Amino acid sequence: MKTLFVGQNSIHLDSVDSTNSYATRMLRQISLIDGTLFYTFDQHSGRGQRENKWEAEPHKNIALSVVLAPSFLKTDQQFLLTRITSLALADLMAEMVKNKGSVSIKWPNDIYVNEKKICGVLIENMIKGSSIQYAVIGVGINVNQERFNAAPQAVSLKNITGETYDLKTIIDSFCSYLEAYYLQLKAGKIKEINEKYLSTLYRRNVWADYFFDNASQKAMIKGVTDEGRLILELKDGTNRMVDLKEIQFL
Ligand code: BT5
Repeated sequence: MKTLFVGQNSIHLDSVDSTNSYATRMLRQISLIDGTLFYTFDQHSGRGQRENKWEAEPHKNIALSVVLAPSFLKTDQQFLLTRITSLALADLMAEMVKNKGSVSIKWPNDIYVNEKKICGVLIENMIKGSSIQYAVIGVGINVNQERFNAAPQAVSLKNITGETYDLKTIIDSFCSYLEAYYLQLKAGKIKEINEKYLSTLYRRNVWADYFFDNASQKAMIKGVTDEGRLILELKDGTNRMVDLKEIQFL
């Protein structure tokens, strides 16, 4: 592991319900150092947003959670953690798929290769006063799995490149990318992070179909607010901001 702290304290779980749940249970009992990594290749009850499930065939994929202690961030800056995690994953996927696919971040934090989802992110924060005491950065990466039953939108690295990968090596690379962005964040390079996130955004500046306000309509993604709301331009020239539960990508 070529990092300073992300993943230096590393806990491999043979099998677990959810690495995020496990990390959260640990945090209720003990304090953990910044960058502690929990990972498994056999997660049987992976969680997504709200009630969504994360599907992963045992020993083919990565499920991990990195515990960060970003007490320098205020609660209204939570979305910066989403930005850096997505960017770390997008860089990692771009390095791996090379010219075999185009990598982008589907707002807020799905990683896409072309039109399909290769990584999912679930970040759960613990708040103390007005700061973020701990953030559990949960990441699922589709690696060697070839068929996805419950998730028709899914794709794996193997689907794209035809290669079979060593899972631990990919985890080490992810930790390096995440650490680099986390250090950038700590150094206050927020403008750079926001610009990079924007330039990596899926469907940015193109007219596409969405479902919101009870109707299918064309809109164009223009950006994302500091709080993480999506900014859409509508056909009448006005802008509209939406939360995740208010919109569907068609
Ligand atoms: C996510 O939720 O994409 C967050 C997934 C986070 C998983 C990691 S694994 C380690 C850590 N521990 C956990 O328990 N969770 C985190 P969401 O945006 O709600 O998307 C979930 C939806 O993606 C599902 O409802 C399916 O439609 C689809 N899906 C499920 N499994 C998938 C997969 N392997 N690849 C692509 N899409 C999938």
